[in-house]
Amino acid sequence: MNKQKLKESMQRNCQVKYGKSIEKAVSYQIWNSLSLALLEEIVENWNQTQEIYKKQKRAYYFSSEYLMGRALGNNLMSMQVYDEVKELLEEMHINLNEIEEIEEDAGLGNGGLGRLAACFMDSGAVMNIPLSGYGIRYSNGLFSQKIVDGSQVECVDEWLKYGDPWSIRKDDLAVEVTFDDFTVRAIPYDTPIIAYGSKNVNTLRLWKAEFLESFDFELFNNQEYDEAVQAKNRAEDISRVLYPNDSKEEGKLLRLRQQYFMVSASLQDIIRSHKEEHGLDFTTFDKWHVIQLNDTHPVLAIPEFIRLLVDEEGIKFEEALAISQRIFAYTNHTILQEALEKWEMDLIEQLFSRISEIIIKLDEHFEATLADKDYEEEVLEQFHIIQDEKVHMANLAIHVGFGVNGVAQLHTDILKERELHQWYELYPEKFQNKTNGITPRRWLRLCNPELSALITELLGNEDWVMDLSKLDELEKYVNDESVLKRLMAIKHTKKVQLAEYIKETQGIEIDPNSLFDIQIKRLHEYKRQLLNAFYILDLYYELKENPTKEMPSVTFIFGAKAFPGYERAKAIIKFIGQIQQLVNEDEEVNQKMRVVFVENYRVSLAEKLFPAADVSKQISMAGKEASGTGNMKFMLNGAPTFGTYDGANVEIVEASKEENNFIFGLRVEDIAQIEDEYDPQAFYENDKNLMRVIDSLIDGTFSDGGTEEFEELHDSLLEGTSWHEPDQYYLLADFKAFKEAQEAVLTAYQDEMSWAKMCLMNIAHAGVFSSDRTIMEYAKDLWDIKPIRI
Ligand code: 26V
Repeated sequence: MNKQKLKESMQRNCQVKYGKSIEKAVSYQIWNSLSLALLEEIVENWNQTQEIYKKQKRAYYFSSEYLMGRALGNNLMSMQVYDEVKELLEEMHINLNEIEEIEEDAGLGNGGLGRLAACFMDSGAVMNIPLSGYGIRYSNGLFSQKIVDGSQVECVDEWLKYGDPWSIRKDDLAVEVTFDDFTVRAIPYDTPIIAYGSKNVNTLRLWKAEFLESFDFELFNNQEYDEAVQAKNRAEDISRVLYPNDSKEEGKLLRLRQQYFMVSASLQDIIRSHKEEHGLDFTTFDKWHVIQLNDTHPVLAIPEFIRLLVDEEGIKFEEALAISQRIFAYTNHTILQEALEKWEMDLIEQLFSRISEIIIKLDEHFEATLADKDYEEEVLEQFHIIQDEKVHMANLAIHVGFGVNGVAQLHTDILKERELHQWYELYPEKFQNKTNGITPRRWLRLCNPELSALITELLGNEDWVMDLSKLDELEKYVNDESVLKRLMAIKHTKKVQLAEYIKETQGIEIDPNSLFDIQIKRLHEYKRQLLNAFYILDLYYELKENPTKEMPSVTFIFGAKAFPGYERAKAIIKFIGQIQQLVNEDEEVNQKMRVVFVENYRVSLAEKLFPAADVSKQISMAGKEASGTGNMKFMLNGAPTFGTYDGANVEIVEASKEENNFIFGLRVEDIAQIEDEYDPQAFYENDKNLMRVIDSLIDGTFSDGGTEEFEELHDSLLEGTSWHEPDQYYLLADFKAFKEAQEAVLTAYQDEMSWAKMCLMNIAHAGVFSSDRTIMEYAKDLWDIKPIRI
């Protein structure tokens, strides 16, 4: 990289964008100018990559979510110019770290599913796979979280407030998306996905919705200003926010509009380029294109594709369906029933009646194909796309798609044996497993440069960044004390950095010499943050009774956002807040334990948390967490897993061995055994300690501000409600085993060298959890695509 050239480009960009020189610019202006200068560097490679990709089959990832996080640091790393640019900025008296920190996260996703999409984008580029992402460019991503008096308060996310220097708006590629009541313009914004280690640059293309004209001029002329902007707003609403609350009819309609908007625009785009490159021959469409549906959110792509082919290209329905059956594959990301999308037929009819016609035709078609199978009436009913006037999106995807995959071995097994068993019997050849992965670039090389440097030194080169299986070779250092000591010193450094950050941002002091036990993920009952909270409270009581208990001092860290309408999840946040206050303010115990709920958990904060963890908490009820990917990020940064046999934990423990982790609790098959006669009350009555912590919800120990939220939590465990049995996620059944496993952690942590060995063994066996491996499996087993390099 030519430093002088980059500097000039920064200057130029700053002058034309802000009318001032870099020397006079403030942080966000420097961030923009630098980002634009870097974009300038890669634009030619980007265009070249896209040209080369046209020579062969391409894959398109259709996803309603991309949780990208920050771009600048990541791109500097991918371009392998981080240190050089840092130096250059220093010469200019600019601190790169400060510039990185002002960047807002692109938080266009809710959690695991969206972050997986982001990791896949990175791996697609690095593995030189012609993979493009398609999605929506929400003006506001996932809400930002404030904790006010212990409660979650949601604030709008303004990720675009300083601009979006990494995306290029392409008005020339805009398309129109037509609903039955109005038409909008979809404008693509392209963001480069820069490969580490090669010149390839892939594309993430996100659509923004705009009104066809800027406003209704006639209305405006007649001085009906409000009406004039109304139509404009209605159009722009479509890409305004991620996942709008859909508990009301209006919200549902908007969400459905978003889904259709995204798939229609993307398919029009793909069909246009197909016609440019291959003319009107659609019979070979599947030779050139394959579409991965990220969960059910983009499944309307199937009827929309058929509509585009039949209505716009004059192809017969049967032919269009046959092509669809060769280009769509579907990934399932959860077995939770409440998360499986079903859309009321009348909503679909209201918004796009032609799509509803096609869905009905598809339903009839598949019913006919099953005619000779002699299914019982009830079994046959389950295969219908339309049931009780609702469209079952997963059924549509499974009938039509050529592939159906789960995201970890256990998850795929459960799909095959239970949740989708009848589908597996009908279409066994469609089912596959693709265990998730994470990008080692962001989740090690970028977020933990200290550990990266040690690994590079030990392995003699940086090849591991592109081939994470190289980490295997670290196992030979498992008895090397000096390496183990350095590993622990790095962990300590990362803990100091995190402690400083928490002090700065939340004013809470934590001790980097204590054990950092971290649970960070979306808040959901099945993930059982409440079980962790119960344990912590129990430990507090134990310390009150026995202040000389032999144990290392521990800091319990939580980070989680609760869905705004999910009252119980919000109550759990409040409960953790109350425990935090009780523990941290108690001089008798706060040298031995502390609790911190970090505010606004998001990608950029995750980058600070994973490297600083001593223990990775993965305690979902067995069978409920499809995979988890945070578990992999902890492992890669050298934290043993404290967890249940669930999701990818199973494979993590298989890779790094059970003795290097802390596995506890009921397994899937145990739960299957007891579920019919499970009696949480019995566990409650037979364990005084458990009783005490559960009672704390209702005996006045804590205050929920008079909302009765804590009582509701209490009852959810012991009484059940109209919609579920008591303790549906088996917290009480697992409490004792949890406590025993945690005792084992406290003991093990006191022997520094044997602890360090566990950390090293985890790092050394994390290679298989690279999303490079995952993406190559998709490319080979599902997409039939080989890498191609510029
Ligand atoms: C969505 C919803 C929406 C309605 C209320 C309840 C609920 C519960 C869960 C979900 C999850 C939707 C899909 C999802 O994000 N799945 C996550 O995908 C990750 C990537 O494959 C995986 O690692 C996580 O285990 C899985 O939860």
